[in-house]
Amino acid sequence: SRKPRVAVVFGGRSSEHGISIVTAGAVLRAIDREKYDVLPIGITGDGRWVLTADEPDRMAISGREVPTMAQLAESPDGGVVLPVDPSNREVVYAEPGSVPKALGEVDVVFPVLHGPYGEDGTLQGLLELSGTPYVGSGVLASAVGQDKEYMKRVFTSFGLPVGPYVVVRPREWENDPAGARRRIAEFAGEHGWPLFVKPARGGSSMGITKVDSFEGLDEAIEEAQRHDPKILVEALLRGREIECGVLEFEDGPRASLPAEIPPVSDHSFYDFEAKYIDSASGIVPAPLTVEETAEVQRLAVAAFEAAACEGLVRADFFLTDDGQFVINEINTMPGFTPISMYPRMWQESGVGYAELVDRLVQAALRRSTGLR
Ligand code: G1L
Repeated sequence: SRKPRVAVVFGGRSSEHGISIVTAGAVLRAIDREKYDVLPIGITGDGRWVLTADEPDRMAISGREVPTMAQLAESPDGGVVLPVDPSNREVVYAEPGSVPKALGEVDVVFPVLHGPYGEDGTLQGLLELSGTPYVGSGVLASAVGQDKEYMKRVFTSFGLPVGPYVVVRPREWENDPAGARRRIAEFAGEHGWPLFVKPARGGSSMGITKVDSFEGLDEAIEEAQRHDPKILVEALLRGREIECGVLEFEDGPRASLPAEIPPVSDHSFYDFEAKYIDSASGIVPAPLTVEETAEVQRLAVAAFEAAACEGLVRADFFLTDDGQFVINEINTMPGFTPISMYPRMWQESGVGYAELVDRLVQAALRRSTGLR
């Protein structure tokens, strides 16, 4: 029988287009060509889906510039988008918003996309509609993982410890800003300053402001609202930052050894670069006791189950000064280059990058054959 055909879909309309290309290059390099036929499919900045050259070495060269999608879409001999197979000149090529017709010929999609239309459940919905199996979480878990309010509500309802927070919805800020300010002042009275004001949705740290007093509040809220009309206010959690990877095996999800992210001197929260590229500072495995390790692994698997994740998730925690783990967030599409935290945690747990990619594809194929 023929090999399963895996489409690696990357790029897209996001600020993280370049990281997506580099990550897709790593996945394309690692995927077993004896076992799978591979189609690299790029999404251009303006939303067109194009079959690109299958040349991972041009996509992830450290120290050199990441190529543009237009460059990748050009075949080596010049100018045209590559055909699906050499005997068929038809290409995967669609206008924005239309379902790429070649998805009908794909056995599984490996999405390597960030942000709106990538990891928030919309791409997953498109793939559900086209009947195409895909790697990673489905519509619900992807959407929950993208909304910090619902993430906390889901975790709380499953008995997982979350940090204190306040939500301000756009209508409230419009109709009763004084009421919102009062609620936040009460929250600060209880938990102290500083507070962190964040957009509720969107994975990156863009739009997040640390606020030291009531005076800075309005400006921080307005800044966060430039990214998402719904905002979240969180207290500062003192403690260590611990991450744990969860991966779906044949018999269910298992947790990796955890990692510790050392505190950064000045900016106390991760910026975009740190989150996806600079993982060198993470300590794997985290220097925890056997009991602490077991506890964070238990909570990470519980978070995977609570949010109904599939395939994989990275769960991020604080270990507070009184020894309690508090879940900060989950990431259904964590940084995924070979030097990113999630692959590093699994490497240290005995699962190398190529095996990781293979297990994710296998988990997606198992779901497509009915067993859930
Ligand atoms: F498909 C997986 F395995 F679920 C998957 C896909 C993509 C895991 C992690 C990622 N990560 C990314 O795509 C990104 C964080 C590099 C965004 Cl561009």
